Amino acid sequence: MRLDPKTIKDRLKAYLGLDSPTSKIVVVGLGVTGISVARYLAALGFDFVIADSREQPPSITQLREELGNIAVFTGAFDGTSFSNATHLIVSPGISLNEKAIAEAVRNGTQVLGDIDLFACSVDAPIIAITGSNGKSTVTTMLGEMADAAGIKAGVGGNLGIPVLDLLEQPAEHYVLELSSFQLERTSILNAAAATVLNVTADHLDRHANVADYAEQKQRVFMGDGVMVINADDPIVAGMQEEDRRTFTFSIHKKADFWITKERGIEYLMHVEKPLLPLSELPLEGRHNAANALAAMALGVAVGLDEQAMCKALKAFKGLAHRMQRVAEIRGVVWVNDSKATNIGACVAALQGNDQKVILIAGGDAKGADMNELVPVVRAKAKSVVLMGKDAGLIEQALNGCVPVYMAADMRQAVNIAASIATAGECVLLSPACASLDQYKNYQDRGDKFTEAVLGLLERDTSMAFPAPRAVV
Ligand code: UMA
Ligand code: ADP
Repeated sequence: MRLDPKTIKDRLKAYLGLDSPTSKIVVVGLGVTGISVARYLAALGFDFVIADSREQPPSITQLREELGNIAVFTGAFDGTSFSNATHLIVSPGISLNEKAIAEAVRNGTQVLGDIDLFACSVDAPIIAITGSNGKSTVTTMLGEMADAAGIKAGVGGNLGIPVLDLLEQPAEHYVLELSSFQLERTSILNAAAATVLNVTADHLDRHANVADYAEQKQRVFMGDGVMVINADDPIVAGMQEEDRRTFTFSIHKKADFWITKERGIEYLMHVEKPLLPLSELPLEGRHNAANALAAMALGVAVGLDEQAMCKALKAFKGLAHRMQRVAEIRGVVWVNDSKATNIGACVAALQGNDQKVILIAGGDAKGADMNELVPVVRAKAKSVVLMGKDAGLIEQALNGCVPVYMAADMRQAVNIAASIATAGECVLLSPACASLDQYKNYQDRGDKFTEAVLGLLERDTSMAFPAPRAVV
């Protein structure tokens, strides 16, 4: 539940040194996080200014409508005014390595994020979920599990609704998806239960290396709550701490939450107790079994009813743009996994697929090493269609291990795939890259794919496309 304003202010002062008469606060960033921070500070009576490097920050109109004439500085960040502030509350999209921010930190200014403000403002249990992949799926699963168990949960964070906006509704639990960017600027979170689902290379344009990225993810375990550990992931398994209540999960070996086969039927298990047959989990891909186990472990950690959680799992529809079956056309299955914005997600999508795959990939690789795709592409893909900024990088990494085709846009990629695929195969959009070089976001990329695939239904696929020329 949200605490009363006086208690929140006392906690902000005690834990973060935020005190309304003396603190000089700059809210850095005016996207959805920035406006939520502004709203929160204004309601508590704090003075602050806002800075955003964009000429037209996305939430400026909303700010003017809701909060009137708060000073907003646009354009390049100003090191001097940042250094004169006591606190910068920095949105996750902005790197802490920005010159003006780094300089202010050197001069003694404190950097905070919205998660710390949130942590000062509630006394209900927080379930915190991070990882390279599966965060949104597990966060949504848990929200639905809480619902089925009759618990009112506030569900948000990196998933979309900024955490401070969750304070507007009463809640008995909070289920938060947290990114490495949110965690790196958080220092007082004490989640009742937390997990790092997995760590594979991502966001290397913002983090120095995988070790640094993993270190930021590990921050989700700060405090003394229950740790939910993926025993199959060596980086995560290495985060386990002695003397902490821990649940492990695994899809390969025995763990607190695991999978076993009894008389030919696979079950999701809690130690020795069968929870439900794996076949009753209505989601594609083995990685979703891991997600279900992690969600069960987190739910059990905060005392949700197991039966209600199983009921929610059986009814879980999955999220759009994650292993979403779009159509079956002439025996070819078309799957939209546009949210696969890193290599780990693409590898999971390919590994969990029993059919021969025509993979559509490419976009912005964010500094990742595309060589990691080679073994799984060799094992699972019949051919690969590449597009986007780093198509050449992937082509180079694949080095002719399967035929590669280049496409200028999604329509062409789908047309090429349609002309190659034969019945019994799967065309999988799982780009292993961010979308922003060619699309508004991953949803836009997935929508363009779906649109192009549905367009095929209206045409005779056997006639419509000239034979593509492979580049290898
Ligand atoms: N930006 C500037 N100048 C600024 C401020 C921002 O150029 O002064 C740019 C950033 O570089 C970024 C974009 O604007 O590209 C958005 O940044 P933001 O911090 O204003 O973002 P918000 O609108 O507040 O949304 C953020 C999360 N965005 C990021 O971390 C980039 C959202 O996650 C999250 O849903 C929201 O807070 C609520 O918590 C999105 C995301 O892409 C979905 N997350 C990454 C991911 O999932 O891989 C981490
Ligand atoms: P996130 O919020 O971490 O990006 P999502 O649930 O949105 O996670 O899924 C993102 C991508 O990762 C999708 O392509 C999905 O199929 C894939 N994915 C989901 N769970 C896992 C997992 N446990 N391991 C690997 N890939 C996964």
